[in-house]
Amino acid sequence: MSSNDATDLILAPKAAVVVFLLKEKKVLLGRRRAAVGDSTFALPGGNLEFGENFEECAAREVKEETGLDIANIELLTVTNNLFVEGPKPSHYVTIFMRSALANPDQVPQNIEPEKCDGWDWYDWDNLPQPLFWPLEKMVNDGFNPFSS
Ligand code: IPR
Ligand code: MG
Repeated sequence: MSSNDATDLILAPKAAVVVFLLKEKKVLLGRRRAAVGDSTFALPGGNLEFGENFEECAAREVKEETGLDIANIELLTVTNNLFVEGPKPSHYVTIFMRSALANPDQVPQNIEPEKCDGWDWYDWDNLPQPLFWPLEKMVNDGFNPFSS
């Protein structure tokens, strides 16, 4: 199959790291402001950068988006997500991590208001709607970050 370089760059699968940041029975979610998954509730996280390991990416993305420092970062699972809606289709291998707050007294801040309406803690048994569809699919499939 032949293609040009620009097409390859746009369509190449990318890797993202997202974080189940857990506190008691709650998880941190924010409503996205983005071309992909706009207005849906999602985990903090984002694109894996060159040379990063998953734990480094998790800590950087959570800090950049929420101001929080995290600890006990561990790998949970991986999903393969194709986003075909909208003008720019994308394909992400999404790496799901779990972590706790480094200091339980920390309060999330909305550091990137152009990307998120704000962060809050939600009971796992009473999640907000609508969830970002990759997360919604995991929930519907019975995934539980507390018991994984
Ligand atoms: P950034 O890096 O802007 O935080 O990316 P994101 O939150 O849009 O995450 C990209 C991967 C998603 C779409 C699975
Ligand atoms: Mg993000």
